[in-house]
Amino acid sequence: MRTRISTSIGLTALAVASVAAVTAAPAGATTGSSARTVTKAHVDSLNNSGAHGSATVVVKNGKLNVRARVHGLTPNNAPHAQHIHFGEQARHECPTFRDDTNNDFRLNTAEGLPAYGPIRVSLTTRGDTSPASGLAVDRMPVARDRGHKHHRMNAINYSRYGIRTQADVLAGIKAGEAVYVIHGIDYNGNGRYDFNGAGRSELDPSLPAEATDPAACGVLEVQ
Ligand SMILES: [Cu+2]
Repeated sequence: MRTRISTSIGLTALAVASVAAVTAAPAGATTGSSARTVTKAHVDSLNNSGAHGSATVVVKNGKLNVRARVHGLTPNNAPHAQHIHFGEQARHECPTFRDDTNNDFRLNTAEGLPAYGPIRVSLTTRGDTSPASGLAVDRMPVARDRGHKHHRMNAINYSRYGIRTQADVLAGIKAGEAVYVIHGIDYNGNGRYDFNGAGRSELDPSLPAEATDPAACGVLEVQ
């Protein structure tokens, strides 16, 4: 419901009114009057990738501050596309084997859509963060080998602040309904993404499915 505010009240009143509206939105989702929401995800393996870690998304002043640490990913500086997924109609969950609708014993990104919804924020290292950059693998973080050769800890350590997104995505994150997903899995263990591992990606046939299949996932729960 939108109330008409007379021009004599001025811009300050409008600003206060909009802050009040944001703060009042989901119960318990904001702390104090700063309209700041902290969400965290335990990131667990998908497709038996062995990857795991954590992600933190803070909504502050209508923008996102994102940090993610994920270990056990495909190494050798392989790019790992990562996103915040959200869909009004989604289950707001990570997919399970039941979502493998074509029964090929792997979950591709499309099969996960009923669980986590479409890509809404592309967690790139620079430049655009819209869904259009979802497969911009040249701007996605790469897994670096941080261990030694007998104990490999191929990790991504990501942080980016001030990411803009759309109002429904902000609302979804504040409601604890958004999902962090990181992609890229070397099924055949040859140290790189290739078409022999699992064929072409259902999202972009010029990319191997290994580059786009989800490797780990976590629901961003409000703290
Ligand atoms: Cu994704």
